[in-house]
Amino acid sequence: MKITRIAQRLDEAAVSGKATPQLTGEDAVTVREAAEIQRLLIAHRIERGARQVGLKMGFTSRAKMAQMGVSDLIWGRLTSDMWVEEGGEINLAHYVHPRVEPEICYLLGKRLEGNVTPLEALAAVEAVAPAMEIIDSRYRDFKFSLPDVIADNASSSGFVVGAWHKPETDVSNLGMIMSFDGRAVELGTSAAILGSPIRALVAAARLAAQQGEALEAGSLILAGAATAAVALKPGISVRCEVQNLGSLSFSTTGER
Ligand code: 0L1
Ligand code: MG
Repeated sequence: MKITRIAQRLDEAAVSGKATPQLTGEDAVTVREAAEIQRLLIAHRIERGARQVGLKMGFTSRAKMAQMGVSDLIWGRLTSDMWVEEGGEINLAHYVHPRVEPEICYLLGKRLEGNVTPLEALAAVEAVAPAMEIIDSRYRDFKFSLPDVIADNASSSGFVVGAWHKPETDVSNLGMIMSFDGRAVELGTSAAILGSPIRALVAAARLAAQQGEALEAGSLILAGAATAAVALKPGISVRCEVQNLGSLSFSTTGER
């Protein structure tokens, strides 16, 4: 079956770091089919022993939505094998087109499901942290296509989380600097995430419910990028500093 075969193909590309063709011709899919492929893709990892630990939100900046010609957010699943230790190292040989973006991460203390208000979302937060997402389209010569991105787990590939802070910490408008080897490559503010990252949490509950899922207590929600993503190169140190929240880093190795 087409859906199963594509999920297998994307899983192999993610595991091997070898690019796969985009979903054209007889492999073209609808957004609905793409969501099912994403679910099956993650099921392969879970069969290998990984756990789903949360969700990532994508296209959370209005500018990026307009640029891509999309009208709603997308989401992908975070699994335990995507976690990169703070201060750790990643080998770029395992990625296809790796990029990194600065984010805010929520840890939920209570379950959230469906249409919730920002106040209800805030009340479910146990802690907030600065974070970075490593995104990596697994497609060869990737050209943007919404179903292709959704099927490919919204390009999510890894995440790094910094120190946790109290849930009442105001993260609505914090300055963020992402640097490579001490040189700033992106400057932004958390307000670029839908005006305030809590809106991404509200949206995560709404969008997950459309697929019959809830945001479980204990899960991590990456709220989306505060700046454009920047391509990673081997042999660099990547750091993200967030006003009032501190900094986090990782380094890269590998031939590309
Ligand atoms: O904003 C996001 O995290 C989604 C990124 C998907 C498109 C891409 O690979 O650039
Ligand atoms: Mg992101």
